[in-house]
Amino acid sequence: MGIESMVIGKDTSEAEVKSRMEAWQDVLAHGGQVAFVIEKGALEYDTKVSYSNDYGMNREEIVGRIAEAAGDGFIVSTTGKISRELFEIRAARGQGHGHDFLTVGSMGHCSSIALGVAINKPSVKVWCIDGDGAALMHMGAMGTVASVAPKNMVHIVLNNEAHETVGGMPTVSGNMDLTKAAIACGYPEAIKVTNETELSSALDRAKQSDRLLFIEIECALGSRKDLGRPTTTALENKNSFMQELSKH
Ligand SMILES: Cc1ncc(C[n+]2csc(CCOP(=O)(O)OP(=O)(O)O)c2C)c(N)n1
Repeated sequence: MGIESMVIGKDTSEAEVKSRMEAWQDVLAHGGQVAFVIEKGALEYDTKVSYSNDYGMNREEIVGRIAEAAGDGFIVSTTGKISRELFEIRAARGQGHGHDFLTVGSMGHCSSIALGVAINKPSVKVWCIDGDGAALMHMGAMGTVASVAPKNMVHIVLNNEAHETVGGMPTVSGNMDLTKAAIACGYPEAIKVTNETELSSALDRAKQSDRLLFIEIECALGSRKDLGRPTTTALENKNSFMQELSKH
C-alpha cells in the first residue's frame, strides 16, 4: 500500500521515534501516509485506567447458559471473547464445534450472518450471540433482521456497555436502551435481562418462541486471564458449520 511504517516496541527510544518522524516529513508533505505499529506492552501510563459497570452476571457463564439452551440449534457468535468463551465451553463439555459459527474479525456482522442462516435453514433454530459494541457498530443490521423477522432466530446482545475484548473502553450503550431500539426497529418481541431469574425465563421463552426474539442481557466486565483462542482455523470452523447445517 506504499505506507511507510515503524514498529514501536518496549525498547524503542523517544529519540528513535523523533528521528523517524523527521525522516517522514517529506512523505507527509507530499500527501503520503505513515504508520506506527505499537507492540503490546510498549506504552506505559503512570495512571492505571480501569473500567467497570454495575452489572453482576458473568459473561462466560451467560454464554454457557445460552449454549445449553440452544441444544441442537445453531449459534452464530460475535467477534472477540464471546466466541473464544463459546469455543472453550464446547471443549470443556466435550462437545464439537460444528454447531457454532465464530465471527472472527468481522465485528458487527454476526446478526447478518445469523439472518442468512435463519432464512436458508428454516428448520433449524439460529441463536445469535452479539456484543453491544458489535451491535452498535452495524446497527443498521437490526432494521434488516427485523424487516425479515425470521421465526427461527433469536438475537441476543450481551451488554457490558464496553468493548471488553480490547480493554474495556466504554460504548454508548449505557446511554441508550437497546431493547427499546429493537422494538423500534420492528422486532416483534424484545426482553431485557438484568438477573439470573430473568435469564432463565428469557432462555425458556427463546426455546419455545416461534417468532423473532431479541434479548438484551446486562453483564459484568471482565474475563478469565487464561482464556484461550480457538484452536481451529476460521476456514475449518466455516466448513464444519456448513457441513452440520447441510444435514438439515
Ligand atoms: C471493524 C472492527 N473494529 C475493531 C475490531 C477489534 N475488536 C474486536 S472485539 C472488539 C470489541 C467488541 O465489543 P463488544 O461487541 O461490546 O463485545 P465484548 O468484547 O464487550 O464482549 C473490538 C473493538 C474488529 N474486530 N473489527
